[in-house]
Amino acid sequence: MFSQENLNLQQHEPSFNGEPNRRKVLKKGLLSTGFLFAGSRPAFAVPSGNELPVPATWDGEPLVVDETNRQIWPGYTTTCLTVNGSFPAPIIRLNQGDLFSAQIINRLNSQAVVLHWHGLLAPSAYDGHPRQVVSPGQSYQVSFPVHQEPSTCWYHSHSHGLTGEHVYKGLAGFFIIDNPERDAALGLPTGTRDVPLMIRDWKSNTTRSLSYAPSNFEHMWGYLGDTVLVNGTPDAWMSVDQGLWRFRLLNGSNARVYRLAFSDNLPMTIIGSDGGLTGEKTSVTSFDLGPGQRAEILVSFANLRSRQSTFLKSLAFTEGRPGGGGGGMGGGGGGPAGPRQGDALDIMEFYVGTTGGDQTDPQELPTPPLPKPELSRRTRSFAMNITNGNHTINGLTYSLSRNDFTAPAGEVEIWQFQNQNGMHHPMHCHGAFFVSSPGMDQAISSLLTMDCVTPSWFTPMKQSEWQSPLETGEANTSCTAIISSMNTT
Ligand SMILES: [Cu+2]
Repeated sequence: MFSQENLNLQQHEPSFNGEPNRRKVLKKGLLSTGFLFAGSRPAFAVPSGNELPVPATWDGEPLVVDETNRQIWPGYTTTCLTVNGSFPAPIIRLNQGDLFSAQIINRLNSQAVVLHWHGLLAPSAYDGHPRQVVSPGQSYQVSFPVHQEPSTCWYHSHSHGLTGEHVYKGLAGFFIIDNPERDAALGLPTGTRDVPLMIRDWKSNTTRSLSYAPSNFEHMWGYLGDTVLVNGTPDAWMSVDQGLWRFRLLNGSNARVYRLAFSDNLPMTIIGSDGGLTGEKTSVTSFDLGPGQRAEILVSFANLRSRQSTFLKSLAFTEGRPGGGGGGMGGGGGGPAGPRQGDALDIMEFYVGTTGGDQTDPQELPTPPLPKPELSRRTRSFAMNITNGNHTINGLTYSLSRNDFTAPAGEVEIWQFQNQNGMHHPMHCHGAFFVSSPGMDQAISSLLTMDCVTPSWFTPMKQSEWQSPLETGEANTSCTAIISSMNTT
């Protein structure tokens, strides 16, 4: 039930290995133009870089896992791990209540694989546990109804010991649960105004390979890249009008946490988290997204003029682990060169190619079904630490053959997480959703439905109250999650 996925961090200088970074060049242009035309933003005839693709939508055919050569960087061939040839994997998009039924075929040369539906309430037989991998040449079938809240989930390889490598090389895609009637009634942007953005970093190299070769340090602290791919594309841009847009953000990185913000502090309205709509519309100018986490935001480009651009970026922050950030390696030992966790990175460009556009604000959002802490039947504690060079929970490393506890289906529990080594640990539980709380006396209405919890620093997302342990430098943080497991069988 409990899945500890490989996530984490390491450090380095923000040198962008090799070729000049387009963003840096652009920024210089922005600065000089801004100087000449103080107070107005520069206009570009055409953005440089690569137009954002949206991966194909799955149409029910078998999901074939294979190794495929793709052109990710113009002029280069890159070997990827793909589903149906797509990098990243195709978007699986179903309506709430649909039956999800798919055949998965492993055509890899030598590695076993299984696909895990991350965020879905799947019966354990179809959940994609590492125990369920199939060898090259084999296939398996999954079939289960999707009854949960409409939400932005994802799917990825879950082969034990290979998940990090497989996801880095491309075995990951969106799994979106829709309810078109509900979204239309709420007035949420739909269709082409509802844009999935998978954000992941890449460790640059001259051959443009997706080589995954973590050092011992990176095995512990995560595999950080130095540039960002959005929907599998470097230097991505998309053309927008001045209307209201809905973006479904997924952090598909191995370890990198993004502090998302638009240039010029363009406001973002958070409407959804991992488990679906949050019930509140929260306006922020930045928020954090950890590996595996999703968020749905609304953004209006009304304040930009035709042919102006704004950039989605990750702002710099100081990570909270001992000696973290600021160049100090502390207890972590020497890490490889490259941008550290918390270094600023550019993500993508939004270019106003069309004026006008629908600005209609959505209705009040429905309150999501949240587990009530007063119904809790028991409390469990989880202490995360490093023991004898391994990541541990309550002193134990993961084992395929051990069951640590059994939680009765349908009951509410309180789970207390204690982060004893200070590195980031987004927590995610299969078959259940967390509501995280900085304190049990916190008003329930301000809690968010999530399946990922990082000790205290993701919630509450209300910026006015937001205190990030990333900023405090505390090594020992804790958070409480209220959890209600689902009967998925
Ligand atoms: Cu999972």
